[in-house]
Amino acid sequence: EVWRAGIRGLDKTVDDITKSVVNHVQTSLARQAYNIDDLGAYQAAALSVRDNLLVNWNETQLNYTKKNPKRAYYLSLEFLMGRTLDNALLNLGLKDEYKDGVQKLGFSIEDILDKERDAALGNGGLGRLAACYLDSGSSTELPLWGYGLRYKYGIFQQLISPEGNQLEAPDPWLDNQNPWELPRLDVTYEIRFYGRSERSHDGSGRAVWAGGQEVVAVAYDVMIPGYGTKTTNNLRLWESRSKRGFDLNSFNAGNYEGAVESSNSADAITSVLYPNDHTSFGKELRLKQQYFWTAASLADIMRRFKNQNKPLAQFPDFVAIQLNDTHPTLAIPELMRILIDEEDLTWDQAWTIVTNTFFYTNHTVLPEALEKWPVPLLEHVLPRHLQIIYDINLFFLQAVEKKYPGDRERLARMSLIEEGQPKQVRMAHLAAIGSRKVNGVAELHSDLVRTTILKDFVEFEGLSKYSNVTNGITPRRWLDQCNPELSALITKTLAVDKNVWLKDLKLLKGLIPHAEDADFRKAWAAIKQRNKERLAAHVQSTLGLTVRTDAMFDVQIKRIHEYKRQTLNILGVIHRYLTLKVMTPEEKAKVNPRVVFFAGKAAPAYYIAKLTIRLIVNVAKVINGDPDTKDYLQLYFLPDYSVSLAEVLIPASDISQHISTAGTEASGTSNMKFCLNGGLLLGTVDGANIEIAEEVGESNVFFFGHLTPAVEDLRYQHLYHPVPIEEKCPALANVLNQISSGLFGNDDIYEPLLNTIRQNDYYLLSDDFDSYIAALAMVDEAYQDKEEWIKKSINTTANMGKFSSDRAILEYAESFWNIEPTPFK
Ligand code: 26Q
Repeated sequence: EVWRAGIRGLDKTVDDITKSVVNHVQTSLARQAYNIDDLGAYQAAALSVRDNLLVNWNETQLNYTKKNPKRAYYLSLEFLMGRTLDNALLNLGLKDEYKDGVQKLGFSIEDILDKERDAALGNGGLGRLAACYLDSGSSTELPLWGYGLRYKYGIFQQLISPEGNQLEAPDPWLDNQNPWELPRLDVTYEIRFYGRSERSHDGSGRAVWAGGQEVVAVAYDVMIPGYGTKTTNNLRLWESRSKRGFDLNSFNAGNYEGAVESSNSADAITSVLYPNDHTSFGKELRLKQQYFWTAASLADIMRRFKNQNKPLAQFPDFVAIQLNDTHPTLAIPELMRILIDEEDLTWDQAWTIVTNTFFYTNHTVLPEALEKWPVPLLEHVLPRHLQIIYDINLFFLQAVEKKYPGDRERLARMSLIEEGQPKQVRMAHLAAIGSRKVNGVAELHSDLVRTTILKDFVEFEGLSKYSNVTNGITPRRWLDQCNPELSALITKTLAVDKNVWLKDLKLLKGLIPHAEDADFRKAWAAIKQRNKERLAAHVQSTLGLTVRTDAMFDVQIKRIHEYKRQTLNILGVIHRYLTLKVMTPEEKAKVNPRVVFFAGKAAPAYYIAKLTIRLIVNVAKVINGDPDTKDYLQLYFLPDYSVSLAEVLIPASDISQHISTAGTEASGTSNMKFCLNGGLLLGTVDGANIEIAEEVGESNVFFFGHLTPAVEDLRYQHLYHPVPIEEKCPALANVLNQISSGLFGNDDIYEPLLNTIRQNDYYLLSDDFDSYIAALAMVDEAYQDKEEWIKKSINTTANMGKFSSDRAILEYAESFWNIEPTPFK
């Protein structure tokens, strides 16, 4: 209890809390305490918690100002935060007090927490990783800030039509006022677009960029409390606003029309999160988002640095900037522009600073996901930056040519510019050469980065720059908050305070001996069961569907994508259904009932992914309505997947599926969340699955499928020596034919999806189907032995310590950023 007193902003008692909540009802919400509803109670409670956070936030910033440590900045276009209230209460150590406080006022804390809307400013893994890293940065007391965009609309809401089509609706998450942000109307920067860049003729390399459009960036600050610490870091999100009357002066006559066009208007820039992951289209508005955000963030970082009155050469001694994928890569030419055009440094001085400041994390090797920007678009929107990119390229290729004289193919491969109609700038190459370190997000993925997309760069610059930081997850949200009963059992069993093991997750190993204790196993299994019932109740209340809870819960939740192979899963479900249909009652009696859950969004323009959803929904209708099978197999597609839905699904899972084609999933992070909650993993030998198996033991995971080195050869075979699917994989061919013959709907709508498999089968479903079905059978068999299964579950949780995002963020801090914990009393 002593640790709590030190971190509460205002050190509140239950009495203080009720007073403060009532006060906010009356003064902030201007309502009467006697007729407040759950939403009002949520808002008032949130405002009261915010008062606590503010005290710590102010002290944290003051501490940094006094001590002037080197700081790190995490630049991410996505922060998938989810809900805040429960997490803030946990981190402040005020959960019990607020529970009692609101109860005194006649409310239940669960109902209040449930009123909060998710902050869904991200697509998936990359955005949620950024959110976990901020939590860990504050929890380990690192001077780490986030910079992002304050989208007016987050990731779209997903609706499923009766026919099974995904429909998209906007996510107006700011419609109720957001108690978690602090508008900073005094922190603003003017950001230029378009115009002209004139190089000077004095040999200095400087240029003057003028004209065009100027847009104002306004800061909104989000407080990020650490768990069990006073450190409360900042996430600064930028909103775009027009300069109003003033900007007309800066427009050329020729640009005037563009200025009043709505797609070009200033507030469009931060209006909506782009909902596609893993495909990059050269959209002008997306480019403007990227520049708006990187330019505002760098101006802010530069202003903070300059307040210290240090020479610019010391910039990298005080500033480290992590680029979350290539999305913020324009920060590299932008810092060059500031240093050369505004600060009068020479090119070499500027380049030395830049290449010691930035660090680049790659999250994918899929070719369609690698960002490229058309040169004509860059020239139009950011003329000065294009000049700088060309200069970087020139000096870089001169150095390459010096090391490999006459190797023109190598120069073409390594160039920042890809030839073609139009020419394009390769952002991953720019991010790599402009950074001090480059990393992938799991061992296998980092190897693939080094041996495929950046192979030439490793050869040229040396291996030591190209490294790995395996992803992690925050155990606060992804164990204690989402699975409070399991957390309490762990605390009791380890006999250490939870604020100790939640910050030193390797202590979970202390559970290992208890796997042999029958009473402990019973308690462990009972919690899993109650989590299943909690999920079933949620499905009942939100969708009106009755889920049986005496079955194995089998879960696949992630963005819908061909490489993640939800199609393999649904074809496996159909295979199971067809098998059940021909079983005798005696055979069926031996079958373990299974409930299969899917959830995930498809990018709105991703036709094949949307068809996959449609197939799942329509298969569910048939299976759930079939009296022959419904006692043995149920199937649900849960709409509108979100962080909050994940928090209910993950603790309820017995087995989860992470079945990407080997070499395609960079890491995965939900795999870690399931295993931390005692769910077993069914997966391919891919991404972080491999490291999870290393930690928990291969006997506790179910692996199947071809390995990464085989993938290229198999694809080659598909193209040049195709074997008819009936011959290669009769079981799969049968499933496809059943779909075609109308078992799940009578028209030909699924043919384009089925043809991706029948034709070149790029993601190798036909190569992995048989071993997938065999792995599913092994899962069934293992589940028959309940005691052994529970042991596996316990041992899995016990060995997941490595995957805490505290470990990951400390690796970044120590081996890349060179920053240190900076606590205060
Ligand atoms: C790019 C250009 C234009 C518009 C959008 C994008 C874009 C947006 C989001 C491209 C990619 C993303 C998101 C990628 C992502 O979430 N990657 C995942 O990152 C996780 C964290 O490292 C990994 O665990 C996953 O394996 C990886 O797929």
